[in-house]
This record gives sequence, C-alpha cells and structure tokens, in this order.
Amino acid sequence: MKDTAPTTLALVDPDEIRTRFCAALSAMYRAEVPLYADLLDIVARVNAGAADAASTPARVDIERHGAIRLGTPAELAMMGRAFAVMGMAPVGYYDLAPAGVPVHSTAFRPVSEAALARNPFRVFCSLLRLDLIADPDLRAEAAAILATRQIFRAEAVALIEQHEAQGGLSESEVDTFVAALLETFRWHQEMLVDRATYERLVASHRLVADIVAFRGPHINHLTPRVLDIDAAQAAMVAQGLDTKDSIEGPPRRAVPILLRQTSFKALTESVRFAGDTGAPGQHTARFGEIEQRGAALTPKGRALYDDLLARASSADTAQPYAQRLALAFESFPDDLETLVREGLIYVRRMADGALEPLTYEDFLPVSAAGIFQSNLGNEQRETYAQQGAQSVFEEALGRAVLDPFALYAAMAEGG
Ligand code: OOG
Ligand code: NI
Repeated sequence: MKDTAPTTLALVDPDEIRTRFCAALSAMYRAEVPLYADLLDIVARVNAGAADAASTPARVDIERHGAIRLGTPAELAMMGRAFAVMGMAPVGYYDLAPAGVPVHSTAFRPVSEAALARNPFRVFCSLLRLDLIADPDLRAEAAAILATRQIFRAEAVALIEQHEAQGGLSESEVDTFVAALLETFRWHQEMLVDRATYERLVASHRLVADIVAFRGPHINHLTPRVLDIDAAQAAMVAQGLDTKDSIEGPPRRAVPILLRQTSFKALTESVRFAGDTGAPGQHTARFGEIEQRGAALTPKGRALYDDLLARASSADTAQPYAQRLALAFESFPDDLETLVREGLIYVRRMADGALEPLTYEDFLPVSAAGIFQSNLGNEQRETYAQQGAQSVFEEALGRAVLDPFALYAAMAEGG
C-alpha cells in the first residue's frame, strides 16, 4: 500500500522563503543602485562598533525593509498572496494623502515573535489612489495604461496558487518562486509611456509617474537597520553622500522609541520613453535610507508622541527644528521604569524578571513625511482634502489589515 501513496515533498518553512527572497532582493538592488553598497558598508561598520554588542539582536545583520508602489487593486491582491507565501501579513493602514502623496498603504511583515526573530523583512506597499488625480482625462488615461501591464510572471502566479492549494512550496518550487517574483521588483529602463504622457503624469504628481509610467513596481529603496543612526548619518556626510539634513522621527534618547530614519537624496536614473529613439530621459524616484528602531509605543505612548511631534513642528520656527524637537520631547519620559509604569511602551518579561522593550516593527510615514517627500523634490507639498479609505484599500487587498497595537499587546502578554 505504501508504494502507491503519492509522494509528498517536504515543504520549505515560509521564514526560509522570506529570508531567501530578501537576500535575492538585496543582491539585485546592490547591482541596480551602487550607493546601496556604500550604505551597507557604513551600517556594518557602525553596527560592529555599537557599544552594546551583547544585546544586539542577531537579526540586525540581515534586517531590511523595502518599499513598492502598486497601480491597481488586482496588483495589490496578488502581491498580498505573494507575501503570504513568505509568511508576511498586511499590518496597519497608512493614509498618505495628508502628506500630499496620492496613495494609501500597508506594511507586509511577519507577525509572530519567532518569525520576527528569524527575519523581520518588511515591505511598505502602497496603492495608487486614482481618485486623487484631479484631471479626469489623465485619470482615465492612467487607468487605461495600468490595465495593460502584467507585473507578475506566470510562474510566480502559478506557484502562489500551488502554495495555496498544497499549503507550501517544495525546495525546487521555492527557487523558481523567488527568481520569478524578483522580476516584479526589478527596475525597467524601458517605459510604458511616451515622453509627453510621462510629463503629464509628472505634472499631476511625481509619484503618479513613478507608478503609471513603468512596467512594474521597481523596489524604490531597501533600508538596513543601524544601531546608532547619528553615527551613521555622520559617516554618510563624511563620505560625501547627498544626505538629508535631519533625521526623521523622535530625537536621540536613552531609551530609543519607534523609528528614526535618514536618507540620501533620490538618484537620477536614465529611462527610455516608448517610441522615442532620441536621447534617454531621466527619472528621479529611488533613494537610499537607513533606520534605527526603538521601543513599540502603546496607544497612549503614540498619542503623546504624535502630540509632541506636532508641538515641535508648530513651535517658534526661528529655532532650528532639532532644538524644537528636543525641547518638546523633554515631556516624554526617557527611563525604562517610568515608560513602563506610565504604560507608554510595550515590554516583554525576560526569564530573569528584567523587562525588555518590544521593538517597533512598523512604519511612521506620515509623521516622517520627509522620507516620502525626499524623492519628490520639495516643490510638491500640496495635501489632499479627501480622507483615507481603509475599507476601499481592504477591498482591493481582499482581506482586512491587522492592527499593529493588538499584535504588540499579544506579544507583550505572551512574553
Ligand atoms: C514608502 C515610504 C515609507 C518608510 O520608511 O517610512 C517608507 C515609499 O516611498 O514608497 O518606506
Ligand atoms: Ni522606508
């Protein structure tokens, strides 16, 4: 009887698939954007020199987040299924309209403590909001262009379906899946549109052009985690990288919270417009970013954070921003005991009874809108009157997004 049983192949752990995909993406991005290799060198140097090597999480060396921007609900739905193969679920809803960017987004990431420890690879994934394109002709044209493109390889889609049917992928299927899905994230120099259409898209919004004019959602940055962002920023400046002036997020603290990020300005890359045999054109979107991660805040802690950030932005603008920020954040407790006692951060209890802050695994794109803006040029600062539309996003995705606070709360209790 045994002989007639169908052969079942061993299925590869989704954490392993995610790790292989992240490594493949990093290698591809390194080849596409040489400055990324410079960033990785700086980050490796800073992390190796970090004072507290003993408490450095093992995952830091491979830790990355990427970002992509999609054009249609169907693309988002398939992308969600692709990330599910790698054990990544949509967490949080981000409305970027208040930052003047016509997209809404989620972050695909692992959610369990074990999966996060193995490889916390996350992808900030945005969906274009065509409804925010004011000109109805351009809106219709953008929709028609997007309807013609297929951003997924047929093998990738077949293996996503295979994963859903059999509950996983075998070794050889994983190799094919990783290689095929990688193509979706690749840079394409050949544009889908001609120069005139590209220019109309840019006039609507640079980000609209970055999505609609291309054959696929090229990875637009891939961010390593650094343990001391001030040291890394200084090294970037010393190395002559075209770095943003200030670090986004909270000021430097004894107990780091949330996320601090900095980036170098977007690259100018050459592109070929459809039907154009003349000189190549230029597109500016992709950039380099690094980040330092701190403690996850409770809803109470986050409300205080948002409040203090708003206070820093609206305070006397004759003062440098860094100074206003430092002043405002004097009201945010900066020792573990008070943070815990006041219920501002999530912590886990260690075997010896000590408390350890849970790392913030998510994003802050609106409060750190500068990151999103850094690749748009500073001229486009208009915001949109329309509200975010989480239900519209979830309908496109085909499922609800998870609540990040609920995930942290569960991890804090389980720890
Ligand atoms: C994503 C911006 C969000 C971050 O680190 O906050 C992000 C984008 O530019 O598409 O990556
Ligand atoms: Ni980022």
